[in-house]
Amino acid sequence: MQYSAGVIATALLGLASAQKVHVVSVSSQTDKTLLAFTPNNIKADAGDMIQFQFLNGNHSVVQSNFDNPCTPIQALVANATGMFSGYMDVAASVSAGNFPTYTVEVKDEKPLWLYCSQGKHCQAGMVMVVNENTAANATRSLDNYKAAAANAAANLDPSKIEGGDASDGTTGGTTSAIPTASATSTSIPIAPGNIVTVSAWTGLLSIAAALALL
Ligand SMILES: [Cu+2]
Repeated sequence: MQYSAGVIATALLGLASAQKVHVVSVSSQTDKTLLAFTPNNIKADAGDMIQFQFLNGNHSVVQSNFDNPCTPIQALVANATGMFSGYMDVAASVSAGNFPTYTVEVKDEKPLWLYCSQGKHCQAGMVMVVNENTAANATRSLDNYKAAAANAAANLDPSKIEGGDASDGTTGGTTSAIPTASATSTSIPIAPGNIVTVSAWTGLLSIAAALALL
């Protein structure tokens, strides 16, 4: 079946305009020792997507609340199931030519406090926030969350808490329903010699724009 460039461009633009995707790098392709989410403080509207691109090492994304960094939110709030990407072993994916990704849809504009549950990465500052709201409460800042994380006694994932979701997601992206986001896990191809910093979405927009010029 053949489509004209115009039809394809229209379809891509329709897709691309539906949702905004915020790309967050986990660690770094050029510095495997980097324990950070980049950027670590983002604003997202309800309906936006956040795509975590795991570029090195073996990390995770776990949701806590502000007051209890390094602890899954389901350990703190009855019946909650928070975001958990599982552990993404980048080396295993890279050998197959892919970076693993974990994509969630933001359901509202309340702050989302996130950390990596690997080793002591949370204590080391591998934390981030979506929709920090210091206007509502000046003390609930990323800096204060990070400072509290540095003093956390333990770094836990949902499989280590009683009553939590025991699926550790080691195959990548096994997630349960979560209160503020729905998640999917896929992988993106590694462009030879390139650092992946743009989302596939941006690529789609570029393709659509290029096709629109035909
Ligand atoms: Cu980590």
